Amino acid sequence: MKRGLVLMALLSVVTAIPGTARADNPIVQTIYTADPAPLVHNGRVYLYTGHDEDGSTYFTMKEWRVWSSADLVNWTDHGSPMSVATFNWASADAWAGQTVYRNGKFYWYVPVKDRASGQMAIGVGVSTSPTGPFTDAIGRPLVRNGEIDPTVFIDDDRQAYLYWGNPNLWYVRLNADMISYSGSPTQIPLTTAGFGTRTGDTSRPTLYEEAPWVYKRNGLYYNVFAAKCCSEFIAYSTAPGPTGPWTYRGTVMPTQGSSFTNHPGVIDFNGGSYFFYHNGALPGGGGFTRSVAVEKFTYNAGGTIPTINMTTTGAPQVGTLDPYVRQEAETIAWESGVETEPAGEGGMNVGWIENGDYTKVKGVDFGSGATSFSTRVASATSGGRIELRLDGVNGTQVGTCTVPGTGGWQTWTTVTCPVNGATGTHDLYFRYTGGSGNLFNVNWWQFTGGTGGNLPANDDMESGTPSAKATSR
Ligand code: FUB
Repeated sequence: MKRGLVLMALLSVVTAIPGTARADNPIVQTIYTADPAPLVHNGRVYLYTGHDEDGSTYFTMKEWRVWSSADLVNWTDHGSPMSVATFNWASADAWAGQTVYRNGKFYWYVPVKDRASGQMAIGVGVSTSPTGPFTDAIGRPLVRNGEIDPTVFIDDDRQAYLYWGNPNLWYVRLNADMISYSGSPTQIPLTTAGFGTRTGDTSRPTLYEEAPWVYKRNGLYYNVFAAKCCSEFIAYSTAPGPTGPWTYRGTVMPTQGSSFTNHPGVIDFNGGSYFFYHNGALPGGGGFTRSVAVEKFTYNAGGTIPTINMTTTGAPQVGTLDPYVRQEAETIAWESGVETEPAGEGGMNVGWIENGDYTKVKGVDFGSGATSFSTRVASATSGGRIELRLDGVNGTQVGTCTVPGTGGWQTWTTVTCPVNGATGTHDLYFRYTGGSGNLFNVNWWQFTGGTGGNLPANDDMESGTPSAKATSR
């Protein structure tokens, strides 16, 4: 579905005016995403999400996806390194999980339907890279009790805890290997003092519904969760220890955003605090076609969480993007009309580009000025042009690169063109033009001639999962 074309129509008025404040939330526009689980690792935020299928009328979810960013506005698409098929005992429902890092490995805990019992169970994927590929760590469910939404927290004493549950809330102590546990799963008492009073609906004992996200900050343990149904809001409780007793603390994010579920993920990164959630904000969006978004927030004195509202601007950028190092084409702040796919050369590429589509990267520091632009492109048709524009899709044009036909969608060549007038820091728009139909694919780009930007480029960019899809259309 060319969802981006609809978006382009909606946003063209705003983007046509250079310097106009612009929506950059939700943070992914190429597909519908849900159930955010951020992880800070080596100066980047890795974001693990589910994938709502286009036009879905249920939680029809077959795979999980990974994104990453060093600045919280330009997000690199790492594709899908784990799916229902990763777990040969599972049949469906790639629902809400979380990835944690321990001893050189990334463990991705996910709820998925156990084929044999028909019950929801918790599986564990494992990888040595934050972007995968992930394999089934144990070849069977870690726990199976029909409940969902795992979150894993590792305390300062290195004891790890797995929490999960809907309609109940459970925890179990994980062993140091992260793929087995000690003792039995224990139910956390759902008292109104701990998890709030549900009004107008007696189906559950408290406000707790699902989606726990447990972490510790300044000695206080937090459980941020989806409350009430439906529609959900995000609430939280705190405790003096990892197993409670929990005290209900109130609302984090009110019911907003045209999705009847919401799902929290909370991190500290680069001195700021960030709240990830989902809504139905993209065109065609709703309860089963959700999109992940992010807001920056500041804890109140004493560590309480302020009320956070959904915005279309999202988090401010951390630092600036360096155009003089190789950047992936699938590193995007906002786009219109394009999609991504695994690239035959590794990683992902931008594809399904048609006349008038664009991708934007935000806060690009050209410093004293770029003199040329190189980009890796492929085209099974006759190519087209990439217009380099500043601060708007119709903003100042600082260069144009002609893309030739290369004989295949994955037959790559590098083209270079001169650049004039790109100095200082700007949002950079790649405006794609040409004839009709699909024009070309783009794998990466890089400017030369100056120095600028203070963020590291993504050094894990080509560890994606190329597949047969890369060579087809
Ligand atoms: O995405 C499927 C389910 O919807 C998740 O597991 C829940 O948290 C809710 O967001």
